[in-house]
Amino acid sequence: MPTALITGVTGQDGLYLSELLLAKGYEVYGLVRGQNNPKVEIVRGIPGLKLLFGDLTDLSSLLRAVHTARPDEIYNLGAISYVAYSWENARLTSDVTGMGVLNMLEATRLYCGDDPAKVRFYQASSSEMFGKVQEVPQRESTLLWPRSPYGVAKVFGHYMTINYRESYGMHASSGILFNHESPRRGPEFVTRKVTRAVARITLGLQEKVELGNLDARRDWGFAGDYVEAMWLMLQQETADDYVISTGETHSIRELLDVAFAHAGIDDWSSYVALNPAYLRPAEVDLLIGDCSKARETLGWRPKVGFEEMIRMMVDADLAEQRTLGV
Ligand code: NAP
Ligand code: F7E
Repeated sequence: MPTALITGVTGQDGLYLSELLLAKGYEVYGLVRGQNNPKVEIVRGIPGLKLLFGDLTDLSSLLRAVHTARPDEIYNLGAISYVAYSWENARLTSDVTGMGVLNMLEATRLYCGDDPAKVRFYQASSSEMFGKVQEVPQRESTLLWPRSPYGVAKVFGHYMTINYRESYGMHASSGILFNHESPRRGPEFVTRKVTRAVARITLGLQEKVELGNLDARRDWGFAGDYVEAMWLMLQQETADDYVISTGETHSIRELLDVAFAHAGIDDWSSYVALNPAYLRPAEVDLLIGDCSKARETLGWRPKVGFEEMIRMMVDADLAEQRTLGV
């Protein structure tokens, strides 16, 4: 039975990935952090998942976690992942999302000893690295031009992963994942903010939703599909980097169209207010990925489309808000 260690197990992707690996028969360890972290209760409810305590900024805790888990595969999903927050806490974001990758790679390398490919390593890279896009659509070879402290930190982690592969012969792969969402998405991200607001407006619990830039375009996929791509990357003989995307792009306005229409509201204009506080110091205007390499090499393709996913999120938020309202 293979063993996996997942950092960021309390996050959206960590939850889906731990369930996927447990269903495949893996022994799964998840790294959790902090004192009295409320999210730990959520992962305690996943049958079979074993928890280890550590923090990406604390190398010794990572060394202990890797030596305890003795993993065949490590998925480094832990990060400060909210782009807007990364301007408020640029140094902390660099420490966790950037230097945290180096710490995790180093803990893995030291554990591997004389056999650098003993553990297969996955790094959660991001389409935010493309930032001010230099090519449309974006692929693995597209020049990186990050537009936020988060994007810069991800570029550091991405190149450090490649560097450990080339320097030490580690089996270290990077997934350049475009935005992916689900009912488990954090409420600070725009899809969930909108689907939750639509549910609450429909139930008479909220009057409006305040948003920033409605013209930005994203390539939004379903998180459940994307964690399968992570696993497939680590099943390859050779480590490599892959774009994971749907190849479709939609604006925030289109997101609003689909979400409100699913609740029976065709004109959302009176329910949406613009608040400049949600505008970013530098915006990523257009993301659309070309995942041909993943399709051809991994045999991966997205299954859930944009509209289906947004409707799934509205339905889940309606159910949740009804339960909370009781
Ligand atoms: P998420 O829901 O924000 O989860 C982030 C995880 O990182 C949480 O489990 C969080 O733990 C953990 N974490 C934060 N600081 C940490 C620290 N100092 N030490 C250890 N763990 C820490 O993110 P996600 O959407 O699942 O994304 C997973 C990964 O993919 C992230 O690296 C993200 O940057 C990247 N990514 C995401 C997307 C996307 O669209 N979702 C796209 C491309 C790349 P707590 O619960 O304790 O806060
Ligand atoms: O913003 C615009 C905002 O915060 C999407 C992370 O998972 O994906 C995610 O980063 C767009 C931006 O995601 C609001 O300006 C308008 O253009 O949902 P988001 P993100 O910044 O794309 C990448 C791939 C990651 O790697 C990240 O970890 O929506 N927008 N109004 C808004 N965004 C938010 N959050 N809130 C608003 O009110």
